[in-house]
Order: sequence, then C-alpha cells, then structure tokens
Amino acid sequence: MHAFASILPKELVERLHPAASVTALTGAGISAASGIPTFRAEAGLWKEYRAEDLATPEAFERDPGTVWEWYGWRRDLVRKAEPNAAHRALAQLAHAVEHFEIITQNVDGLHARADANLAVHELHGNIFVLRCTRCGREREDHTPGPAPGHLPHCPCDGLERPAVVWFGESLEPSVLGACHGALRHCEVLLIVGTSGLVYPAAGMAAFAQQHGAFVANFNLDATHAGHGVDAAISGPCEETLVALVQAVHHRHGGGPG
Ligand code: BV8
Ligand code: ZN
Repeated sequence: MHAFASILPKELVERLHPAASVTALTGAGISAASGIPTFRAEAGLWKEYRAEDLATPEAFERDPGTVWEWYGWRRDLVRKAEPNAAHRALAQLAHAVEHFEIITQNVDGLHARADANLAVHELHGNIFVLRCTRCGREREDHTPGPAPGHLPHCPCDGLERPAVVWFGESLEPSVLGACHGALRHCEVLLIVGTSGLVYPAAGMAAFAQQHGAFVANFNLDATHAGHGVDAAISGPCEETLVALVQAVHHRHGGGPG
C-alpha cells in the first residue's frame, strides 16, 4: 500500500470508476519534480523578476531581449526535463476511466510527452511555439535559447514572440470553450499543483462544482484549498497521484481501453 494511500478520500476513489468522466486541471506544481521551478515559490522564478513582470505584452514591447532571455532559460530547462511520476500517473488514470481530459496552465508540453494520446488543452499556450508579431504566423521551434542579441524573426522580418498567453491577453476562445465543455461534463475534477491565483483557470473549480463535479485539490499544502473544493490531498503530487492510481486499480481493477 502506498505511503500516501491513507490520506486519499474514499469518496474520491469510489468516483473514479471505469465509466467515469474525469478532468484534470494542472499548474506548475505538477512539473516541479521534473526540475522546472514553479512561479510563486519563495525562491521565485528567475533572478529578481516575478512572472507578472515579464509575462506581459508591455514587458515584451519595452524589453524583448530580457523577456526572450527568460523564455530561453525556461525553454532550455524544459528541453532537458522529462515528465515525472505525476504526469505518468495522470496518463495511467486516463486509461482507467471512460473519458479523461487535461486542462493545463503549463506551457512545458510535459503532459503530451508523458502520453501523446492524452487530450490536453494548453490554456496558456506552448513555450516551443513562436508567433510573428507582424504577420501572426506561428511555427514550432525546439532550438536552444535564443541567444541574447539574436532574437528570432519571421521571414516577413517581424520579431517573433513565444506563442503563450501573457497577463492582460485573452485566452484562445476555442481552447476556453473546449475547457468549459470538459468542466461541465466531468464527474470528477482533479486540481493538481496550482496556486489558484490566475484567472480564468482560478475560476474553474467553482464552475465544475456548480455543474455537479466532485473537486479534489492535490497540492503540497492543500489545506488552503479555497472554495469550490470537496477534498484536499496534501503532499507532493508525484507521490499522491501515484497513490491515487494504485488505489483506483486496487478498487476497480483497471478499466476500459
Ligand atoms: C485574461 C504565461 C481576459 C505563460 C501566465 C481579477 C479577476 C480576474 C482576472 C484578473 C484579475 N486581475 C487581473 C486579472 C487578469 C489576469 C490574472 O488572473 N491576474 C492574476 C495575477 C490576478 N489574468 C489574465 O490576464 C489572463 N487573461 O484574463 O483575459 C482579460 C483581458 C484583458 C484584460 C483583463 C482580462 C491571462 C492569464 C495567463 C497569464 N500567463 N503565464 C508562461 O510564461 O508560463 S500565468 C502563469 O501563472 C503561468 O502560466 C502559470 O501556469 C500560472 C499559474 O501559476 P501556477 O501554475 O498555479 O503556479 P504557481 O507557482 O503559482 O503555484 C504552484 C503551486 O503548486 C503551488 O500552490 C504549490 O504549493 C504547488 N506545488 C509545488 N510543488 C508541488 C506542488 N503541488 C503538488 N506537488 C508538488 N510537488
Ligand atoms: Zn511574419
């Protein structure tokens, strides 16, 4: 029996039956065990900057070099990172229930690297996609950096930016629509590794609960779970999610697919 099995609410395991429809909403905490710093831990993310200082169109307009230096540093980190046990546990859970979708605030692409067949909605975009600020053309790019002073440019000569959603920018309506569908139809919403500070992701727990979902919050310190949560599971998700998958398999014995 997993060391964290005893803290799993029985009702949660019961609800994860083979015919269940489940949605997971993840944040930076699920990638922490892959060596990717979270945004709001004491250590902060990068040098003396906060995400709110750099992840804005104004910061990019004012100082594209520093914003690209931050994203280059993160791209290099993510390229060297691997999905961890928490990413893999969600991928296993997807095979144990009827319907499973992931909504992630992360831009690191690690859910898809854990299992390319997962239905993943990248709410804030992806750090390996660039968008031209002049013509809007997008392209995938997994090269190192960019190096300071060699910022990426489109063939139209427009400066390229990371195709991620910055503060003050609206989310892709089609992505948001798909997420609301997943939140409306799920019986269980697993919230994993997010501080629940950034909207519209921060409003998704209450939205799912209003539509009848059982909401479980997996966080290092899940006690301050906030409203819209039915169960709080405290501990590192790379442990607690593994315990959950083991408990589900033990209780329901695998599942369809
Ligand atoms: C928008 C860019 C419409 C990509 C990011 C008041 C109400 C409503 C909205 C607002 C408001 N005031 C301002 C707004 C708008 C703003 C917002 O919400 N601001 C916040 C600060 C209040 N939202 C927006 O601007 C959004 N757009 O609303 O459009 C609009 C249009 C115009 C004008 C206004 C509104 C756009 C939001 C997207 C911003 N982009 N990133 C990138 O570079 O990554 S947000 C950034 O924060 C990341 O994307 C990140 O994913 C996200 C959330 O952070 P978390 O993932 O939660 O990470 P964090 O470090 O905070 O927490 C980690 C957690 O994990 C912790 O709880 C920790 O305990 C836990 N943990 C750590 N290790 C583990 C663990 N748990 C388990 N196991 C572990 N091992
Ligand atoms: Zn262009």
